Amino acid sequence: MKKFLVFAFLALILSLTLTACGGQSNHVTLNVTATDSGYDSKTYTVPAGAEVTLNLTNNGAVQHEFAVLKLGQHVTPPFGEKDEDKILWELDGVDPGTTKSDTFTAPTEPGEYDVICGIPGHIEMGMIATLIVK
Ligand SMILES: [Cu+2]
Repeated sequence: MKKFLVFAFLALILSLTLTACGGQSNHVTLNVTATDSGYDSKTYTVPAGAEVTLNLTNNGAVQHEFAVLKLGQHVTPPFGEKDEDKILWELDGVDPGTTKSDTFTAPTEPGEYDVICGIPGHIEMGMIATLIVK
């Protein structure tokens, strides 16, 4: 009888744990295609605080990246050393003809976050977008 109670108790704990995780699992996938002239959209929207898996496909001829800037930060091209601290999160080094994936946690603060490609000359080619967090 005692063993059964211990088992029931453990089962209860386990189910509560799973429920807690399930309630929090706010996971979205963001598919982005980059070319040498920009991203496939000017805006991308994710829920605040969500786990975001970014799949970045590079259909261009040179490497690209997807860097999310901190809220209120902007880059005046050319991107350089002065701008490194403005980056909140980035997926970089995506080779031409490949897709690279990584996961980040979206900011909990809603707003419009700049997305840029920090490779010199690429913002100028149009590699700038907005990540809308809401
Ligand atoms: Cu680029």
